[in-house]
Amino acid sequence: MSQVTDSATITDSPDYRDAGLVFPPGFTFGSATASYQVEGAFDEDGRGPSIWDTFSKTPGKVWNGDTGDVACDHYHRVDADLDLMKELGLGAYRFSIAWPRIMPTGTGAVNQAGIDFYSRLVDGLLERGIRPVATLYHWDLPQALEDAGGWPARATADAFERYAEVMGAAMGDRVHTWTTLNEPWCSAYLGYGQGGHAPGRHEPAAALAAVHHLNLAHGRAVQALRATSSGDPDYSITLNFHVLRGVGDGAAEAMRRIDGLANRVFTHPLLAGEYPADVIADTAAVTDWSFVHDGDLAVINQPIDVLGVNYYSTATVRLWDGVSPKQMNDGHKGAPGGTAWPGSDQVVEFVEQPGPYTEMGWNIAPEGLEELLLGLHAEFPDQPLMVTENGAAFADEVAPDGSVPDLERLDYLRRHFTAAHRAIEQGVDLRGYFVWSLLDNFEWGYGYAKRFGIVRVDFDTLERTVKDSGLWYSRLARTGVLPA
Ligand code: GCO
Repeated sequence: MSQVTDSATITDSPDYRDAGLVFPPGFTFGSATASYQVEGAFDEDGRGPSIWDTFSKTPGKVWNGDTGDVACDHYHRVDADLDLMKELGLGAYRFSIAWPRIMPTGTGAVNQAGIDFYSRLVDGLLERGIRPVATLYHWDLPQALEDAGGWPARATADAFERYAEVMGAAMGDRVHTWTTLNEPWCSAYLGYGQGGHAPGRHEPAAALAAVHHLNLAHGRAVQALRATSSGDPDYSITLNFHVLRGVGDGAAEAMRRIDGLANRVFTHPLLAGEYPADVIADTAAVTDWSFVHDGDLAVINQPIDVLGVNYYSTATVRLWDGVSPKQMNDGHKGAPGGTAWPGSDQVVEFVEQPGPYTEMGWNIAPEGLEELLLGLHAEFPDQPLMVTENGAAFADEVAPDGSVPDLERLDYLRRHFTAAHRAIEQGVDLRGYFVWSLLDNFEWGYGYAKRFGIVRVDFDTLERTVKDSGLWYSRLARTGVLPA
């Protein structure tokens, strides 16, 4: 894929701190959250348990034993949070729907109270002139579906299709953009391969079956949403791309493998209707891919209006002879060694990258975003793109006057918006940009230790305070001009 660049070709690091750049008219400035990360109210109004409830309550899985039981209490504070979005001047809000609020066991009876909550949220957004961008799945799988096999089981894609039908009928008259899945890479590989995310399984073959059933679930859901949405929504999926650098003798091979498993195993079926032959060959010792049935690829390959792109940092890989002790633990979000599959003498290792870093330890590399957008545009020239997540965790401090001068986050955002602007100037059809995240929230395995918000949440009082980055972003969202 074209965003794979040999590190030898990267010779300079341009300054990405422009100000005064003007974004195209109609460019969408939004912010994003996800249900389990912000809502709380984990057992209210008929919500069933999800795999993240189970996982976060399993000792040792999440930092400090944190859970999403209360989170930002957004479920109860939704009106105030909507007012906050309006105050910030957001043009769009990307949120996710908790499947277990809608169907507590993933299949069967629909819980009207769950639909009512999201319906009120959508109405509240529209009343304030904010576009609703709704994701159907941001990782909170109903526990009952996991008990029946989870994403490695084809029946989960069947259940997802039914859930999409229900949501299309309930909100397809008002939602501006439907996103089927958020980062299926994380669901499949972190959930079923590396085990750092719920449900915490370590089964490489199951991870690849999950990849396929997530792709299938996307295709089925787009069909179901189209059939049931009475408005004219856009359709999309959000992927987290690996922007790769390689080191050492096997750099090109290491990048090819990870590009295949992390990027092309999603983009090719979704946008070109095929699984990459090299990925099937690379994983032959693990699976024969017999879970791909006749007709599946045509279902997966649905036209979409925008491709959602999540980007935080680059990843550097190298080929390693034998089994590296680090192979199962390193990489973006604790990614698995990628090709650490049985049957290969050489595995890919994710190596430490040059800084500066965010509080997650992720390297700050705005040029990677520009390169990613250009690469996707070159490979899929007719596909409009949207940055659906970009942002940074830093250990913010509250100043004596109560303000939150988070200058590092502000600088990170300025550089990445500059990178996006450069991509637009080079012809990329980029429609919008969502900052992750509106609120400090439950950062998965890191619990509440990592703050990504442009709005601070005091997790004792649940009070919200707009950070300096939020004030800066508000100026950008209102004017379309990158502030200094
Ligand atoms: C993801 C998710 C978000 C994360 C964010 C920071 O990309 O993992 O979409 O839920 O919180 O990316 O890690």
